[in-house]
This record gives sequence, structure tokens and C-alpha cells, in this order.
Amino acid sequence: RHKFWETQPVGQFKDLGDTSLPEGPIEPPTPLSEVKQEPYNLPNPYEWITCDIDSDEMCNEVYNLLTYNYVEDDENMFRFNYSKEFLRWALRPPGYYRSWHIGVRAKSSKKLVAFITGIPARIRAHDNVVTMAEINFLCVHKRLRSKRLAPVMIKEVTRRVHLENIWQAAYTAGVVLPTPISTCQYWHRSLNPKKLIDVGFSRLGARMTMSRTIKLYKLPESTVTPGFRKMEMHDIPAVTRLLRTYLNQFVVAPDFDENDVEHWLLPKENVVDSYLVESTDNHEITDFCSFYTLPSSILGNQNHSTLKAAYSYYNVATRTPLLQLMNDALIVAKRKDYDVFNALDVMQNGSFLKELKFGPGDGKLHYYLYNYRIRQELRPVELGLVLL
Ligand code: MYA
Ligand code: JJ1
Repeated sequence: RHKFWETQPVGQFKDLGDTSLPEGPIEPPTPLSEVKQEPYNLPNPYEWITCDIDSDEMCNEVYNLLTYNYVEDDENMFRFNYSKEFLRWALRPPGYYRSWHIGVRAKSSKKLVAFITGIPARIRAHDNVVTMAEINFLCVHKRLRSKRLAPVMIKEVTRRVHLENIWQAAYTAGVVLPTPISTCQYWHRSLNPKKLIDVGFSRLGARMTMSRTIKLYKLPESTVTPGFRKMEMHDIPAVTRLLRTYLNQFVVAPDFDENDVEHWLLPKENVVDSYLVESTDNHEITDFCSFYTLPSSILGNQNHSTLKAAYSYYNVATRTPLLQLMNDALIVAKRKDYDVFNALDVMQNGSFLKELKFGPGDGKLHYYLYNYRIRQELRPVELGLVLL
């Protein structure tokens, strides 16, 4: 059934439930001298390129490939529309490798037709912190689908990751592959219900009118938590401590240091927003919330071309109730003109979704590890990882 994935060091469906298999690497690393030195063969009309996303020209090409060919919902009404600034942020974290930003071009036209990326990350699984690659932005142009190009892209990124002496990876996908470590549900909180209904993102509920719906989702103009403010550079040590302690409770979570927190969580306009609560008496940082900006193109609507979506990222509540903290995040997102606030049911998100009027979406997100076995499938509440 999975001609390619059956050949890879990933958990196989036939092994599900076999508790005799050990947790950890599925196969041992090979000596670096045994890693293939040349790229995998592509069909003759195509060639590999390493994408220099610092270059505006290259960044534009990647942006355009993804804008027209990346992930859509199951009814092809919306397509992720990552911004160029977002792509630069997502692909250049501390210690990134340029060689892991891989494109495929048509030799004759020079057109970019496929893309895949890796970035390095330390991820903890149970007690073990493992340096992994996070794989994302796998995309094959619509005209080149179903020609088995994806397995070649995956093998090539694997080879380039191995060349850096890294042997594990983490990735997410909307499709079921062998085999998820966890399956999460997307939830959506309407901020601009009229637009969401107009573009077919959501529907008027039974026995609901438009004006009742608008009233249902109304939010206050300003946040309610005293000491709630935007995160700043000088907060990095305190936020890192707060986040590290919080993430310890999950079975799989990133191992963030201060450099990671600076990169991933310091606010970046229209890319990532982070807020915290600074205690009004002792100036302690007690709570934190964040979201990233990922618009979607609206396919074939007369009146609207993009949906502005915020995605819940990392949140930590030690003193403010998480419900109140996330309600403040919704208030901020509404003020910044987002149409919808999305969240997965990971970490403690399940504790506020229903009360804050999120509804379950029609999409699921499956989490995977490459060459690392987790003995038991995880519940979303055991997962402390959000990929972009
Ligand atoms: S997830 C986002 C993926 N992108 C999209 O959904 C965008 C729109 N779709 C496309 O561009 C294409 O449909 C893609 C497949 C490129 C997805 N992850 O070439 P094919 C398997 C992994 O004929 P195409 C993200 O970015 C499929 O099961 N495998 O198919 C994370 C089949 O294998 P098998 C996938 O439709 C990516 C084979 O590909 C996915 O033309 C993580 C068919 O190939 C998928 N999302 O192209 C990648 N979709 O026969 C893995 C299909 O065995 C990383 N397939 O079932 C692994 C770790 C690597 C590093 C390791 C380091 C140590
Ligand atoms: O956004 C998604 N679904 C929306 C739109 C559905 C449009 C028709 N298919 C949705 N809307 C309902 C919202 C409603 C608001 C009021 C309360 C009740 C709910 O459900 C879905 C997620 O649900 N998104 C996708 O399908 C996009 C792909 C998701 C997989 C992504 C994999 C990429 C990973 C890359 O690393």
C-alpha cells in the first residue's frame, strides 16, 4: 500500500501494538563516509538547486510555487499562503543549513517546480533530547503530481540531513502515513463571522441569524488581564525559563534555549505575536501566549481573496487562568483584524477550546517522527510541539 514508506525507518502499521519493540532510534547511524556523496537522480528534465532564500528573487520563486501549489483543505476552497517574511523566519532559525532548502527546477525553463525544507531542532522524546530535522514545505507543482517525485525529494533531504550527522526528523501532514505518533484536531474560533460565512469557511448554525451569530462571537475592545503586554527582547530569559518548565510535562516537545526563544517567540510583525503577563507587584513573568500569522488564499470568491488566520503557538499559564489568557489572545487577534483564530488540541488547549467558542474543523493533523520509535501513540494532550 505504501511502496515508498514501507522502505523507510518509520513505525510500520504491521508493528502497531507490538510492545516488545524498543523506544528510540529504529536504525543506527551509518559512518558519514558511507552516506551517498552525490544527489539522487531526478527525471532528466529536472535539476536540484539549493535555494538561497536571502535572495529576494529566490524567495519570490518559492513564495509563488507555494502560493499556487501548497496545501489546500479537502474541498479545495482555501490554500495556505505563507508570506515571504514568514518563510524567511521559518527557514533560518539558529544553526540552520542552507543545504536543507532544496528546490527542483525544470532545466529548460528554469522554473521552480518542487521544494522541500529541513531545519535543525532539539526535540525531547520522554527523557531523551535528540537533534532532529523538522521537515516542512514539501511541495510538487500541480502539473507534476503523482509521478513519484515526492519520494525522491524526501530521500534527497534525508541524505543532506545525514551529511550533517543528524539521523532523526519530525514532520506533520494532513494525510495518514506510516505511522502517526499522534493525531490532532484543528479547532477554529470565528473573529469575523460574517466574512467566514460569506467565503464558505463556516456556516450559519441551525436556528441562527447573521446578527445573532455576530453577537455570539463579539469580544471586548481591550484585554482584561492586568500586566498583559507584548513580549520584548529583555523578557527572553524569563520566557525561556517559563516555557522550559512548562514543556517538561509533555512526552514530545522542543528543547528551547534562549536563542531559540529569541528566534521563535520574539514578536515579528505579521509573522509571530507574543504576549506575557508581568506581575504588577513583583514584575515576575507569570504567563505567556503566542500565535503565528498564516493567511489562506480564498479560491474563487468574488468579494474576498485572503483569509487572515492566527494559529495558536506556545502558551503557558501559571497564575492567570489559561482560559482568560487565551481570551486576551483572541481580543488582541480581533483588534489586529484577524478573521479566525485556529488551534490544535495539543498541550492544554483542550481546556479552553469549547468555552472560548472554538468549533472543531474538518481537518486533522498527523504528527510523525522519522527513525525514532515511540512505543505508544500519544494523546494530543501529551504532545508539546507545534510545527509551522
Ligand atoms: S506536509 C505538506 C505536504 N504538502 C502538500 O500537501 C502540498 C500539496 N501537495 C503536494 O505538493 C504533493 O501532493 C506532495 C506529494 C508533494 C505532498 N508527506 O510524488 P508522488 C507520499 C510525506 O507521486 P505527489 C510536509 O511538508 C505518498 O504516501 N509523504 O505524490 C511535511 C506516496 O508514498 P507511498 C507523502 O502527490 C513533509 C508518495 O509520497 C506526503 O505528486 C514530510 C507519492 O509520491 C506527505 N505530505 O506529491 C516529508 N504526501 O507510496 C517526509 C504524499 O509510500 C519527511 N506522500 O504511500 C521524512 C523525514 C526526512 C528527513 C529524515 C532525516 C533523518
Ligand atoms: O481550515 C480548515 N477547515 C475549515 C474550512 C473548511 C472549508 C471546507 N472544507 C473549517 N471550517 C469550519 C469552521 C467553523 C467555525 C465556527 C465553529 C465551527 C467550525 O473546518 C481545515 C482545518 O480544520 N484546514 C485544512 O484542511 C487545511 C489542511 C490541514 C492539514 C495541514 C497539513 C500541513 C502540514 C505541513 O507541515
